[in-house]
Amino acid sequence: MDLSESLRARQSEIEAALERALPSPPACPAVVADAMRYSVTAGGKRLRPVLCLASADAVGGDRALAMPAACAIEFIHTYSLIHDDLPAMDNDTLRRGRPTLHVVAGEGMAILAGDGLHAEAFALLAREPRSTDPEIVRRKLRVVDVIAAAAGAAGMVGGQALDLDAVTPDAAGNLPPAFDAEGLRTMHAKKTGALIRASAVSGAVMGGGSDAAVAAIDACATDLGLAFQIVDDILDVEGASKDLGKTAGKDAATGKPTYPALYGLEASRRMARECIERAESTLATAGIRDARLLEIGRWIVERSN
Ligand code: GRG
Repeated sequence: MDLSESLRARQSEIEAALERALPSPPACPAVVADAMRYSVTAGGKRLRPVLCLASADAVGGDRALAMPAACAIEFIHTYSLIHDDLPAMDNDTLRRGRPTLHVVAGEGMAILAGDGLHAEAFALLAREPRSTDPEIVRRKLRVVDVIAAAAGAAGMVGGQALDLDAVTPDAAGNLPPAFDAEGLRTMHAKKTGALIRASAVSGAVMGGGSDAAVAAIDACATDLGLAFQIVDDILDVEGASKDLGKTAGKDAATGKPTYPALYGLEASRRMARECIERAESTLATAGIRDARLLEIGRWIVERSN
């Protein structure tokens, strides 16, 4: 689906803000600055920052206040992709249409670039938006808490640990039992869902949304995150590596449980559509009428059609 002018404009604003936020020499050695830039500027849909800004808009806030959180989350997302692609994890050679960072810069530098992006994300959150207004400082602190929890051991790192553990044999060579439907949902809710939710919540908080509006946007983003994961699994079965910009067919090849494997392709497509319908009705019930948030939902699902 072609994105509306307004979402494409957001993507361009985000590209420019990411460029500005990346550290550069002389403070940062060129070798690691180049490695971080290689992965951040390799493209990517910018789903999380777009969602963050759309959520600030949806609560009637000033989206400029949400831009640092949008960039910080994209830094964290990019670090997670760099580390996920390492030989010790998914061992992948293609990402965002380019050779993975460890292939071009070596494993050590890829680890450091990921570590650097992770720390830069929180430095950016602490620094910007620059303000001494106690209300803005309060929002910033809340967002640091939300993003740290989503990225950490209870969120993305925890989900990645569950995923890694599921394919790691014990000393006797036995794998743990395969995930059932509930286990798969929990793993994805942590691994990818938590950061997607944090993107929307951070935008709504920085935009000054009421507690009720933030809760509705959180519930909406929970469904968007689940739809995103189901669609990602469908694309892994159906997509070509050159269209996806990453290696296709990886899940089946490594015996990973997926939505199509558990439910079949048609049921998976239906489940993704139902997530978006639920997200729409959550927003409608909360009286949030923002065309962009709904468009993001349709964008997620239509990638698999
Ligand atoms: C290494 C701590 C650590 C965590 C890694 C998110 C993650 C956790 C690994 C990524 C593995 C993966 C490919 C999961 C499928 C869903 C996903 C996050 C896809 C990539 O996100 P997109 O499609 O990528 O938003 P772009 O490149 O468009 O930003």
